[in-house]
Amino acid sequence: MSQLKTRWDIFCTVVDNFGDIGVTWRLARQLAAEHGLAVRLWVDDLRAFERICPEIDIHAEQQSQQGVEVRHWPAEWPSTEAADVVIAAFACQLPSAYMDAMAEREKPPLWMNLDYLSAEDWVVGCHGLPSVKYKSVQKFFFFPGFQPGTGGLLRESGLLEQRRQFQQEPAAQRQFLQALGVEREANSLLISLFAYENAGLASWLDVLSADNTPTHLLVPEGRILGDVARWLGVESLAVGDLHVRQALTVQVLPFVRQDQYDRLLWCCDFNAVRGEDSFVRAQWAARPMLWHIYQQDEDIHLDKLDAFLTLYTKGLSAPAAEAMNGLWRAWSAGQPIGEHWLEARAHWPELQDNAEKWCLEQALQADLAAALVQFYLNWI
Ligand code: TRH
Repeated sequence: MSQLKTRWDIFCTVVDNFGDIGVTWRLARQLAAEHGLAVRLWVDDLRAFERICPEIDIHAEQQSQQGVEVRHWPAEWPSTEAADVVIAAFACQLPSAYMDAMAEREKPPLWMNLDYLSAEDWVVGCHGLPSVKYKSVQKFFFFPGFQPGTGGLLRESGLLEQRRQFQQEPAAQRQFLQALGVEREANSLLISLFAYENAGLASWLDVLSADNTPTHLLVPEGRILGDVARWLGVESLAVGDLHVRQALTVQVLPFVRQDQYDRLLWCCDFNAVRGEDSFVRAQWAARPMLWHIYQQDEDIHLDKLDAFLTLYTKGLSAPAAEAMNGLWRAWSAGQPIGEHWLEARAHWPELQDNAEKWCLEQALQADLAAALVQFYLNWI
Protein backbone atom coordinates (compact mmCIF):
# COMPACT_ATOMS: atom_id res chain seq x y z
CA MET A 1 0.00 0.00 0.00
CA SER A 2 2.85 2.37 0.84
CA GLN A 3 3.80 2.91 -2.81
CA LEU A 4 0.47 4.67 -3.35
CA LYS A 5 1.32 7.60 -1.05
CA THR A 6 -2.15 8.93 -1.50
CA ARG A 7 -3.18 11.92 0.54
CA TRP A 8 -6.13 11.50 2.87
CA ASP A 9 -8.03 14.26 4.66
CA ILE A 10 -10.22 13.39 7.64
CA PHE A 11 -12.63 16.00 8.97
CA CYS A 12 -13.86 15.93 12.56
CA THR A 13 -16.22 18.27 14.34
CA VAL A 14 -16.37 17.60 18.05
CA VAL A 15 -20.12 17.56 18.76
CA ASP A 16 -19.69 16.62 22.41
CA ASN A 17 -17.66 14.31 24.64
CA PHE A 18 -14.74 12.36 23.16
CA GLY A 19 -16.14 9.89 20.66
CA ASP A 20 -15.81 12.06 17.55
CA ILE A 21 -12.17 12.84 18.15
CA GLY A 22 -11.53 9.41 19.67
CA VAL A 23 -12.61 7.58 16.53
CA THR A 24 -11.01 9.93 13.98
CA TRP A 25 -7.68 10.13 15.82
CA ARG A 26 -7.50 6.36 16.06
CA LEU A 27 -8.33 5.99 12.37
CA ALA A 28 -5.88 8.69 11.26
CA ARG A 29 -3.01 7.09 13.19
CA GLN A 30 -3.74 3.67 11.80
CA LEU A 31 -3.99 4.84 8.17
CA ALA A 32 -0.62 6.56 8.52
CA ALA A 33 1.16 3.85 10.49
CA GLU A 34 -0.16 0.71 8.83
CA HIS A 35 -0.92 1.88 5.30
CA GLY A 36 1.81 4.46 4.76
CA LEU A 37 -0.68 7.16 3.78
CA ALA A 38 -0.22 10.91 4.11
CA VAL A 39 -3.01 11.79 6.52
CA ARG A 40 -4.26 15.19 7.60
CA LEU A 41 -6.76 15.29 10.45
CA TRP A 42 -8.84 18.49 10.60
CA VAL A 43 -10.31 19.06 14.07
CA ASP A 44 -12.36 22.04 15.22
CA ASP A 45 -11.79 21.53 18.98
CA LEU A 46 -8.20 20.87 19.99
CA ARG A 47 -9.03 20.99 23.71
CA ALA A 48 -11.12 17.82 23.49
CA PHE A 49 -8.26 16.29 21.48
CA GLU A 50 -5.76 17.20 24.20
CA ARG A 51 -7.71 15.11 26.75
CA ILE A 52 -7.05 11.87 24.87
CA CYS A 53 -3.63 12.95 23.53
CA PRO A 54 -1.84 15.27 25.98
CA GLU A 55 0.94 16.13 23.46
CA ILE A 56 -1.49 18.17 21.39
CA ASP A 57 -0.58 21.85 21.26
CA ILE A 58 -4.00 23.47 21.47
CA HIS A 59 -2.66 26.73 20.00
CA ALA A 60 -1.02 25.26 16.89
CA GLU A 61 -2.79 25.58 13.55
CA GLN A 62 -0.66 22.74 12.24
CA GLN A 63 1.38 20.06 14.01
CA SER A 64 2.68 16.58 13.42
CA GLN A 65 1.58 13.90 15.90
CA GLN A 66 2.41 10.21 15.60
CA GLY A 67 2.78 10.40 11.83
CA VAL A 68 -0.41 12.40 11.32
CA GLU A 69 -0.59 16.04 10.25
CA VAL A 70 -3.04 17.55 12.71
CA ARG A 71 -4.73 20.71 11.50
CA HIS A 72 -6.93 23.03 13.45
CA TRP A 73 -10.18 23.43 11.49
CA PRO A 74 -10.63 27.18 11.83
CA ALA A 75 -13.82 29.22 11.39
CA GLU A 76 -12.04 31.07 8.55
CA TRP A 77 -11.12 28.28 6.15
CA PRO A 78 -7.62 28.64 4.64
CA SER A 79 -7.20 27.98 0.93
CA THR A 80 -6.19 24.30 0.72
CA GLU A 81 -5.72 21.76 -2.00
CA ALA A 82 -8.12 18.85 -1.69
CA ALA A 83 -6.72 15.39 -0.94
CA ASP A 84 -7.14 12.16 -2.96
CA VAL A 85 -9.49 10.72 -0.36
CA VAL A 86 -11.75 12.82 1.85
CA ILE A 87 -13.49 11.44 4.91
CA ALA A 88 -16.20 13.44 6.62
CA ALA A 89 -16.69 11.84 10.01
CA PHE A 90 -20.21 11.46 11.37
CA ALA A 91 -21.87 13.52 8.64
CA CYS A 92 -19.94 16.68 9.43
CA GLN A 93 -20.37 19.48 6.89
CA LEU A 94 -17.17 20.22 4.97
CA PRO A 95 -16.15 23.86 4.41
CA SER A 96 -17.71 25.05 1.13
CA ALA A 97 -14.36 26.31 -0.17
CA TYR A 98 -12.94 22.81 0.40
CA MET A 99 -15.86 21.27 -1.51
CA ASP A 100 -15.03 23.59 -4.39
CA ALA A 101 -11.40 22.56 -4.16
CA MET A 102 -12.53 18.90 -4.43
CA ALA A 103 -14.60 19.68 -7.51
CA GLU A 104 -11.74 21.61 -9.13
CA ARG A 105 -9.36 18.64 -9.05
CA GLU A 106 -8.65 17.06 -12.39
CA LYS A 107 -9.58 13.68 -10.93
CA PRO A 108 -12.22 14.17 -8.25
CA PRO A 109 -11.36 12.66 -4.87
CA LEU A 110 -13.08 9.72 -3.26
CA TRP A 111 -15.42 11.37 -0.76
CA MET A 112 -16.87 9.30 2.04
CA ASN A 113 -19.02 9.82 5.05
CA LEU A 114 -17.83 7.71 7.95
CA ASP A 115 -21.08 6.95 9.73
CA TYR A 116 -22.02 6.05 13.28
CA LEU A 117 -21.64 2.48 14.41
CA SER A 118 -24.78 0.38 14.50
CA ALA A 119 -25.55 -3.34 14.58
CA GLU A 120 -28.88 -2.87 12.81
CA ASP A 121 -29.50 -5.04 9.74
CA TRP A 122 -30.09 -2.16 7.32
CA VAL A 123 -26.44 -1.12 7.70
CA VAL A 124 -25.32 -4.03 5.49
CA GLY A 125 -27.57 -2.84 2.67
CA CYS A 126 -26.46 0.79 2.88
CA HIS A 127 -22.72 0.38 3.37
CA GLY A 128 -20.80 1.60 0.32
CA LEU A 129 -23.81 3.09 -1.48
CA PRO A 130 -23.52 6.43 -3.26
CA SER A 131 -24.91 9.36 -1.30
CA VAL A 132 -25.20 12.97 -2.53
CA LYS A 133 -23.11 14.57 -5.26
CA TYR A 134 -21.40 17.96 -5.19
CA LYS A 135 -20.74 19.07 -8.76
CA SER A 136 -18.61 16.22 -10.15
CA VAL A 137 -17.80 14.73 -6.75
CA GLN A 138 -19.75 11.72 -5.55
CA LYS A 139 -20.07 11.01 -1.86
CA PHE A 140 -20.34 7.45 -0.50
CA PHE A 141 -21.70 6.02 2.73
CA PHE A 142 -19.18 4.06 4.74
CA PHE A 143 -20.70 2.20 7.67
CA PRO A 144 -18.71 0.55 10.42
CA GLY A 145 -20.40 -2.56 11.72
CA PHE A 146 -20.33 -6.02 13.21
CA GLN A 147 -21.64 -8.07 10.32
CA PRO A 148 -19.96 -9.20 7.11
CA GLY A 149 -20.75 -6.66 4.40
CA THR A 150 -20.18 -3.65 6.67
CA GLY A 151 -16.99 -1.59 7.07
CA GLY A 152 -15.97 -3.47 10.24
CA LEU A 153 -14.47 -2.04 13.42
CA LEU A 154 -11.30 -0.09 14.16
CA ARG A 155 -8.68 -2.58 15.26
CA GLU A 156 -4.97 -1.88 15.10
CA SER A 157 -2.69 -4.58 13.79
CA GLY A 158 -1.41 -6.80 16.61
CA LEU A 159 -3.93 -5.41 19.11
CA LEU A 160 -5.33 -8.75 20.22
CA GLU A 161 -1.89 -10.31 20.60
CA GLN A 162 -0.79 -7.36 22.77
CA ARG A 163 -3.94 -7.64 24.81
CA ARG A 164 -3.55 -11.37 25.33
CA GLN A 165 0.06 -11.03 26.37
CA PHE A 166 -0.77 -8.28 28.84
CA GLN A 167 -3.63 -10.28 30.31
CA GLN A 168 -1.26 -13.21 30.84
CA GLU A 169 1.23 -11.08 32.78
CA PRO A 170 -0.02 -10.24 36.29
CA ALA A 171 3.21 -8.33 37.02
CA ALA A 172 2.70 -6.02 34.01
CA GLN A 173 -0.88 -5.41 35.08
CA ARG A 174 0.15 -4.70 38.65
CA GLN A 175 2.78 -2.25 37.48
CA PHE A 176 0.32 -0.50 35.18
CA LEU A 177 -2.30 -0.19 37.92
CA GLN A 178 0.25 0.96 40.49
CA ALA A 179 1.27 3.81 38.18
CA LEU A 180 -2.36 4.93 38.39
CA GLY A 181 -2.28 4.59 42.17
CA VAL A 182 -4.37 1.41 42.18
CA GLU A 183 -3.53 -1.38 44.63
CA ARG A 184 -5.80 -4.25 43.82
CA GLU A 185 -6.82 -6.51 46.69
CA ALA A 186 -6.33 -10.20 45.89
CA ASN A 187 -9.58 -11.92 44.85
CA SER A 188 -11.38 -8.64 44.34
CA LEU A 189 -13.46 -7.98 41.27
CA LEU A 190 -11.94 -5.12 39.30
CA ILE A 191 -14.46 -2.97 37.41
CA SER A 192 -14.01 0.13 35.28
CA LEU A 193 -16.89 2.57 35.00
CA PHE A 194 -17.12 5.04 32.10
CA ALA A 195 -20.70 6.20 31.61
CA TYR A 196 -23.02 9.15 31.25
CA GLU A 197 -25.06 10.33 34.25
CA ASN A 198 -27.14 7.33 35.33
CA ALA A 199 -29.89 7.13 37.93
CA GLY A 200 -29.53 3.34 37.96
CA LEU A 201 -26.02 3.49 39.41
CA ALA A 202 -27.06 3.62 43.09
CA SER A 203 -28.80 0.22 42.88
CA TRP A 204 -25.63 -1.34 41.44
CA LEU A 205 -23.38 0.16 44.11
CA ASP A 206 -25.83 -0.99 46.81
CA VAL A 207 -25.47 -4.58 45.62
CA LEU A 208 -21.70 -4.38 45.15
CA SER A 209 -21.15 -2.99 48.64
CA ALA A 210 -23.31 -5.72 50.20
CA ASP A 211 -21.62 -8.54 48.23
CA ASN A 212 -19.39 -11.24 49.73
CA THR A 213 -16.79 -10.65 47.03
CA PRO A 214 -14.86 -7.40 47.37
CA THR A 215 -15.14 -5.06 44.38
CA HIS A 216 -12.68 -2.37 43.37
CA LEU A 217 -14.47 0.15 41.15
CA LEU A 218 -12.28 2.41 39.04
CA VAL A 219 -14.01 5.53 37.78
CA PRO A 220 -12.16 7.75 35.29
CA GLU A 221 -12.98 11.43 35.75
CA GLY A 222 -16.16 12.25 33.90
CA ARG A 223 -19.92 12.65 33.80
CA ILE A 224 -20.87 9.77 36.14
CA LEU A 225 -18.88 11.17 39.08
CA GLY A 226 -21.84 13.19 40.39
CA ASP A 227 -23.92 10.02 40.78
CA VAL A 228 -21.03 8.21 42.45
CA ALA A 229 -20.54 11.11 44.89
CA ARG A 230 -24.26 11.17 45.74
CA TRP A 231 -24.23 7.47 46.54
CA LEU A 232 -21.11 7.83 48.68
CA GLY A 233 -22.67 10.80 50.47
CA VAL A 234 -19.77 13.11 49.70
CA GLU A 235 -19.99 16.58 48.22
CA SER A 236 -17.65 16.01 45.32
CA LEU A 237 -15.01 13.66 43.98
CA ALA A 238 -11.60 14.35 42.49
CA VAL A 239 -8.86 12.30 40.88
CA GLY A 240 -7.11 10.13 43.46
CA ASP A 241 -10.06 9.99 45.87
CA LEU A 242 -10.69 6.58 47.37
CA HIS A 243 -13.71 5.59 49.46
CA VAL A 244 -14.58 2.26 51.02
CA ARG A 245 -18.16 1.19 51.76
CA GLN A 246 -18.35 -2.36 53.09
CA ALA A 247 -17.16 -4.67 50.27
CA LEU A 248 -16.88 -1.85 47.73
CA THR A 249 -13.83 0.33 47.13
CA VAL A 250 -14.43 3.29 44.82
CA GLN A 251 -11.44 5.04 43.31
CA VAL A 252 -11.38 8.02 40.97
CA LEU A 253 -8.82 7.81 38.18
CA PRO A 254 -7.48 10.49 35.90
CA PHE A 255 -8.65 10.51 32.31
CA VAL A 256 -5.75 8.70 30.64
CA ARG A 257 -4.40 8.57 27.08
CA GLN A 258 -6.16 6.24 24.67
CA ASP A 259 -3.54 3.47 24.76
CA GLN A 260 -3.54 3.52 28.57
CA TYR A 261 -7.30 3.31 28.62
CA ASP A 262 -6.99 0.09 26.60
CA ARG A 263 -4.72 -1.33 29.27
CA LEU A 264 -7.15 -0.34 31.97
CA LEU A 265 -9.90 -2.25 30.15
CA TRP A 266 -7.58 -5.25 29.73
CA CYS A 267 -6.88 -5.32 33.48
CA CYS A 268 -10.51 -5.25 34.56
CA ASP A 269 -12.86 -8.19 35.05
CA PHE A 270 -15.79 -6.10 33.90
CA ASN A 271 -15.96 -2.86 31.94
CA ALA A 272 -18.79 -0.38 31.80
CA VAL A 273 -18.32 1.74 28.68
CA ARG A 274 -20.31 4.21 26.62
CA GLY A 275 -20.69 5.96 23.25
CA GLU A 276 -18.82 4.33 20.40
CA ASP A 277 -15.06 4.06 20.73
CA SER A 278 -14.83 2.82 24.33
CA PHE A 279 -17.65 0.40 23.49
CA VAL A 280 -15.51 -1.15 20.75
CA ARG A 281 -12.36 -1.17 22.89
CA ALA A 282 -14.18 -3.10 25.62
CA GLN A 283 -15.07 -5.74 23.03
CA TRP A 284 -11.40 -6.11 22.12
CA ALA A 285 -10.64 -6.47 25.85
CA ALA A 286 -12.69 -9.69 25.71
CA ARG A 287 -14.15 -9.32 29.19
CA PRO A 288 -17.83 -9.13 30.19
CA MET A 289 -19.09 -5.61 29.69
CA LEU A 290 -21.94 -3.15 29.97
CA TRP A 291 -22.77 -0.46 27.41
CA HIS A 292 -24.29 2.92 28.18
CA ILE A 293 -25.52 3.82 24.73
CA TYR A 294 -25.56 7.47 23.60
CA GLN A 295 -29.12 8.73 23.86
CA GLN A 296 -30.79 9.89 20.66
CA ASP A 297 -34.06 11.65 19.81
CA GLU A 298 -37.20 9.55 19.74
CA ASP A 299 -35.37 6.74 21.51
CA ILE A 300 -33.90 5.42 18.28
CA HIS A 301 -30.88 4.36 20.30
CA LEU A 302 -33.00 1.60 21.83
CA ASP A 303 -33.26 -0.12 18.43
CA LYS A 304 -29.48 0.06 18.16
CA LEU A 305 -29.08 -1.39 21.62
CA ASP A 306 -31.40 -4.31 20.87
CA ALA A 307 -29.75 -4.96 17.51
CA PHE A 308 -26.38 -5.27 19.20
CA LEU A 309 -27.73 -7.43 22.02
CA THR A 310 -29.26 -9.83 19.49
CA LEU A 311 -25.84 -10.39 17.94
CA TYR A 312 -23.82 -10.33 21.13
CA THR A 313 -26.00 -12.77 23.08
CA LYS A 314 -26.70 -15.24 20.26
CA GLY A 315 -24.22 -17.81 21.62
CA LEU A 316 -25.48 -17.63 25.22
CA SER A 317 -27.88 -19.98 26.98
CA ALA A 318 -31.39 -18.53 27.36
CA PRO A 319 -30.99 -17.55 31.05
CA ALA A 320 -27.57 -15.93 30.50
CA ALA A 321 -28.89 -14.03 27.47
CA GLU A 322 -31.86 -12.89 29.52
CA ALA A 323 -29.56 -11.66 32.27
CA MET A 324 -27.48 -9.64 29.79
CA ASN A 325 -30.52 -8.21 28.04
CA GLY A 326 -32.03 -7.17 31.35
CA LEU A 327 -28.80 -5.61 32.61
CA TRP A 328 -28.01 -3.66 29.45
CA ARG A 329 -31.54 -2.42 28.82
CA ALA A 330 -32.04 -1.28 32.41
CA TRP A 331 -28.67 0.51 32.48
CA SER A 332 -29.28 2.47 29.30
CA ALA A 333 -32.76 3.40 30.57
CA GLY A 334 -31.35 4.66 33.89
CA GLN A 335 -33.32 2.06 35.83
CA PRO A 336 -32.13 0.04 38.83
CA ILE A 337 -29.75 -2.75 37.81
CA GLY A 338 -28.94 -4.41 41.14
CA GLU A 339 -31.06 -7.50 40.52
CA HIS A 340 -29.91 -7.76 36.91
CA TRP A 341 -26.30 -7.60 38.07
CA LEU A 342 -26.83 -10.53 40.44
CA GLU A 343 -28.43 -12.51 37.61
CA ALA A 344 -25.47 -11.76 35.36
CA ARG A 345 -23.06 -12.84 38.12
CA ALA A 346 -24.86 -16.18 38.30
CA HIS A 347 -23.72 -16.83 34.70
CA TRP A 348 -20.24 -15.37 35.01
CA PRO A 349 -18.08 -18.10 33.40
CA GLU A 350 -20.46 -18.24 30.46
CA LEU A 351 -20.33 -14.46 30.03
CA GLN A 352 -16.53 -14.53 30.16
CA ASP A 353 -16.43 -17.22 27.53
CA ASN A 354 -18.87 -15.33 25.34
CA ALA A 355 -16.80 -12.14 25.55
CA GLU A 356 -13.72 -13.98 24.30
CA LYS A 357 -15.64 -15.72 21.51
CA TRP A 358 -17.30 -12.49 20.40
CA CYS A 359 -13.90 -10.77 20.24
CA LEU A 360 -12.45 -13.56 18.10
CA GLU A 361 -15.46 -13.62 15.81
CA GLN A 362 -15.29 -9.86 15.26
CA ALA A 363 -11.57 -10.05 14.56
CA LEU A 364 -12.30 -12.32 11.57
CA GLN A 365 -13.60 -9.26 9.71
CA ALA A 366 -11.22 -6.85 8.00
CA ASP A 367 -10.58 -3.89 10.29
CA LEU A 368 -12.14 -0.56 9.40
CA ALA A 369 -8.95 1.16 8.24
CA ALA A 370 -8.09 -1.75 5.92
CA ALA A 371 -11.68 -1.77 4.64
CA LEU A 372 -11.46 1.95 3.82
CA VAL A 373 -8.22 1.44 1.92
CA GLN A 374 -9.76 -1.50 0.05
CA PHE A 375 -12.80 0.62 -0.79
CA TYR A 376 -10.47 3.21 -2.29
CA LEU A 377 -8.54 0.60 -4.28
CA ASN A 378 -11.79 -0.77 -5.69
CA TRP A 379 -12.90 2.74 -6.59
CA ILE A 380 -9.80 3.89 -8.53
O1 TRH B 1 -17.14 10.28 24.96
P1 TRH B 1 -18.22 9.51 24.32
O2 TRH B 1 -19.52 9.52 24.96
O3 TRH B 1 -18.33 9.99 22.86
C1 TRH B 1 -19.31 9.99 21.89
C2 TRH B 1 -19.78 11.38 21.61
O4 TRH B 1 -20.78 11.72 22.56
C3 TRH B 1 -20.31 11.46 20.24
O5 TRH B 1 -20.90 12.70 19.96
C4 TRH B 1 -21.27 10.34 20.00
O6 TRH B 1 -21.55 10.36 18.69
C5 TRH B 1 -20.62 9.03 20.31
O7 TRH B 1 -20.17 9.01 21.65
C6 TRH B 1 -21.52 7.86 20.08
O8 TRH B 1 -17.77 7.94 24.22
P2 TRH B 1 -16.69 7.18 23.33
O9 TRH B 1 -17.15 7.08 21.92
O10 TRH B 1 -16.44 5.93 24.02
O11 TRH B 1 -15.39 8.06 23.36
C7 TRH B 1 -14.57 8.16 24.47
C8 TRH B 1 -13.12 8.25 24.05
O12 TRH B 1 -12.32 8.63 25.15
C9 TRH B 1 -12.58 6.93 23.53
O13 TRH B 1 -11.72 7.16 22.42
C10 TRH B 1 -11.75 6.41 24.70
C11 TRH B 1 -11.25 7.69 25.28
N1 TRH B 1 -10.83 7.65 26.68
C12 TRH B 1 -9.51 7.90 26.97
O14 TRH B 1 -8.69 8.11 26.04
N2 TRH B 1 -9.11 7.90 28.26
C13 TRH B 1 -9.96 7.66 29.30
O15 TRH B 1 -9.54 7.68 30.47
C14 TRH B 1 -11.33 7.37 28.97
C15 TRH B 1 -12.29 7.06 30.10
C16 TRH B 1 -11.72 7.39 27.67
